Amino acid sequence: MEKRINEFLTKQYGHDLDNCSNEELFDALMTITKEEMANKPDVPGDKKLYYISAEFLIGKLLSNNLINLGLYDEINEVLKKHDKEIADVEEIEPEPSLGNGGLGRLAACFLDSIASLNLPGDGVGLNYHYGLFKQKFKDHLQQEVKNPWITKESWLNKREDIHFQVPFRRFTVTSTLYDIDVPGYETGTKNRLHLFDLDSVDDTIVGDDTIDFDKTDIEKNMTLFLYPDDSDDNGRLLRIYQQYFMVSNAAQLILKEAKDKGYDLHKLDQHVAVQINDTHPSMVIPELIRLLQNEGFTMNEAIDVVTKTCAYTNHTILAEALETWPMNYMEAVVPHLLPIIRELDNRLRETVKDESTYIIDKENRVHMAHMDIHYGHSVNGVAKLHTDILKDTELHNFYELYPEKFNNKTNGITFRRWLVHCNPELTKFIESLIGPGFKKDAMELEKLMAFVDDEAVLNRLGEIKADNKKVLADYFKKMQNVDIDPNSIFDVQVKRLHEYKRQQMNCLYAIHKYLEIKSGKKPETPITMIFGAKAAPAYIIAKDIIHLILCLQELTASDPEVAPYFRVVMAENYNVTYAGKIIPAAEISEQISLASKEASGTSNMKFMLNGAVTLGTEDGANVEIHQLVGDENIYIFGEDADTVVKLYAEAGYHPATFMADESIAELVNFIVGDELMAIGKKENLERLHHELITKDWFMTLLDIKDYIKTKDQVYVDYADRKAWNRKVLINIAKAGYFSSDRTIDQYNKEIWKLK
Ligand code: 26V
Repeated sequence: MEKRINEFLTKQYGHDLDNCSNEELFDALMTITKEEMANKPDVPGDKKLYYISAEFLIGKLLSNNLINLGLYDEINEVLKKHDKEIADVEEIEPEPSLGNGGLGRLAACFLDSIASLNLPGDGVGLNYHYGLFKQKFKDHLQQEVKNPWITKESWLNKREDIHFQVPFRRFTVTSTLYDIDVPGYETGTKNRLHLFDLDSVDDTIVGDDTIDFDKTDIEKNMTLFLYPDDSDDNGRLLRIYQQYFMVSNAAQLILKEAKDKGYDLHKLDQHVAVQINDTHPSMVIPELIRLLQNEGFTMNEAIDVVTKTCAYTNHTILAEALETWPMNYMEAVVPHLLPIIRELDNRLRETVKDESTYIIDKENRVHMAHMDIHYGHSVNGVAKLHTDILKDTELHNFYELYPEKFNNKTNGITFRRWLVHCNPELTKFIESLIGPGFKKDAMELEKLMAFVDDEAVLNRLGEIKADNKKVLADYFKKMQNVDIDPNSIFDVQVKRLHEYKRQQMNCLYAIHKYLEIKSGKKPETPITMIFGAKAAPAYIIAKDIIHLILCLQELTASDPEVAPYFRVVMAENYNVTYAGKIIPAAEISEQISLASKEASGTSNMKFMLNGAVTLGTEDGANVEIHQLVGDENIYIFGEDADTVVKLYAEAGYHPATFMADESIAELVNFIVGDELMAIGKKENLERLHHELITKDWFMTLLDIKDYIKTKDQVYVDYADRKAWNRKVLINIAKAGYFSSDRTIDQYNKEIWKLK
C-alpha cells in the first residue's frame, strides 16, 4: 500500500509521502479507494432493492469506505510512519449536504447495512450541487449560504452509458447519472448510490453568499438545492419537477436493469423491490405504471405488478410533511401522470366507501401517502410507538382497510460509522473486553454486562469520555473560536430545529440555570449545554429559537459570575462531521420532543451507543430504549403520547394556564427581559415570546416543570461517577438492538424478500 500511495503521489504531484500536502494525500487515498471499489463485484442476487429517497446524508466517505474495505488499519499505519494523521486528511474531504436530518441519515445508514448484509440494493436520488445549505451565524442569526461540495475529483463516477429522457409538459430533458460505490463491511462486494443530474444545470445562477436563484429556469436549476424554498408557487412547482425527475429516472433505471438481465417484466415483483422513503418519491407508482403501459401492459396488469413491487415508509405524523399537491400544479408539470392518478383514484371510489382515504380530495389535491398505501403492499412506521399511532389514529382508516399492509421497522444506525469510526478509543476498549464479534453482530455488546460492577472498566469508560470531550473542545475552538470546559458536563441536543423537538424548552431550562446561578446557587459540576441545528430557511419561529440559543450563548459566556459554571454553545453548520465529534463526547442525550411527535429519532441511538444517558420523553424510539435499559438507566419525564393526543383532540392545551404559574412565567418572560434584549433583536425575541404565550402548539409549557426537576436530578446523579458510569456501560451494552443491520434484516425478511 505504501508503494501504491507513493507511486500515485509521485506521478500526480511529484511528491512522496514525506513531502506531500494533505490535499494531495487525500486525492491519493480517494483514488486508491475508488480503484479498490471499482474492482469489487456487485452484490449478486436475483432480486434487487431500489431505495428511492430525496435525501442521502452520506457524510464524508473516506474513512468509512476504508473501514468497510478492511484497509483502514493498514493505511493508518502507513500514514503514521510518515508522520501523517488520517484525521487531518479527512479534514480535506468536503461533506456533501445531501440531506436535512434523520430521514436522510437513515437512508445513508441503510445503504451501509444493505451492502454489509450482502443484499443487492441500490439507492436512487438526486445529485444536488449545493445540497441543503451551509449555516452561518451572524448577529446571533442563522444565515444560509450555498454549500458546494462537488470538486474536480470526487466520489462520483459519471456513467457515460446511462441517460434517460424525462418528459415534462414544457420540455423533455436528458438525464446524466453519477454513481457512488457503497462497499459492504468485509463482504468483498458493493452496491451503488445512483444520483441523477442534468448537464444543463448551471451552478453560476446562485451568487456567493446566498441560496437565492431564479426558480423558473428549470433546466438550469433543477438539481441545485435540496428542498428549495416552497413558500411561493414557483418553489412548489420546482419541487414537483425535482420529484418527478428523480422517480422517472429511478423507474427507467429499474426497467432497464430488469430488461438487461432478461427478466419478464410481468414478474417484476420477483426481481425488484422498491422502497419509497417518505412521500417525496411517491410519483414512482404512476410513473412505473405509465412505463409498463408503454411496454404493452394493460392497466390491470401494470397496477397489479407495481403494487406488489412498491412499499412505503412513513417518517412523520406532522401534517405539514404529509405531502399533497394541487392537481393544477401537477397538470402544469407532469400532465401525462394525471390520467393514471385519476384512474387509480376512480378504482378506489368504486370499492372503498371511506372518502377520507381517496387520493384526490374535494379540493383537487393529490395525497401522495394515500397513493402509496393503496397501491403499495407495505406501510411501515419507524418505531413501535410511531407505528401504533399510525394504526390507531393518523392512518387508522387505512389500517381498517389493509391491516395486513401495516408493519413496524424500528430504525437503526450503522455501527461502522457511529462507533467504529467516530469513537475508535471506545471501540478498542470494547474489543479488549469482549472481542471483535460485535462489529458484525451488534447484539454481542450485551456481553459487556459482565463488567457492570467492574470498577476498572467503569473508570476506563470515564477516561475515554474525558478524552473525547477534550477532542470536541479543541474542535469547537478551532472551528468557531468558542471555549468549552472539558471538565464540565456535556449536555447535548443536536437535531433539526423544529418546535416539536422543543429546543425552546431546553432554552427555558438554560434560563432557569442562569437565574439560579445569579441568585448564588452554583452547580456542583460546571455544565455546558451544546446545541446543533439547522432551521428551514422559511421557518420563522425555528430561526427565532436559534436566535434565542445564540443570545444565551453570549449571555452565559460574557457574565463572569456565570461563565465558570454554565455555558450555552451552539455548533455552527451542524452536520455529519460535527456529529462524529459531538456524539462520542456527549454525556446527556436530550430527546425531549412532545410525546407522539418524534417518529423515532436516531440520534438517541447514536448517543446511547457512545455512552450518553438519555433525558427524554416517552416518544419515538426512546420508548424502546427505556424498555431495554430499564428505569435506572434513563431519565424519563413529561406527559405521554396518549395524554398529548387527547389534548389535541379536545383542544385542551392553553399556554395561559401555565403562564399563571409564576415560576414558569419568570422563565418565559426572561426571553423579552432586559438581559436578552440587550444582546438580541427585539423583533425575534418578541415574536418567539408571543408564540409561546399565545399558541405554543407543541406544548413546551406542559412539560417544563417536570423537565426542570428531572434535569436537575440528572446533574445531581452525575456527581456519583461510579453510579453514572454504570449507567453508561448498561446503555452501551443494550445498544445492539439499534444496529441498522437488524433493521435491514427485518425489512428484507418481511418486506423485500431479496435473499
Ligand atoms: C418533509 C418535508 C416537507 C416539507 C419540505 C421539507 C421537508 C423536509 C423533510 C420532510 C420529511 C421529514 C421527515 C423526517 O425527517 N422524519 C424523521 O425521520 C427519521 C428517520 O425515520 C426519524 O427518526 C425522525 O423521528 C423523523 O422526524
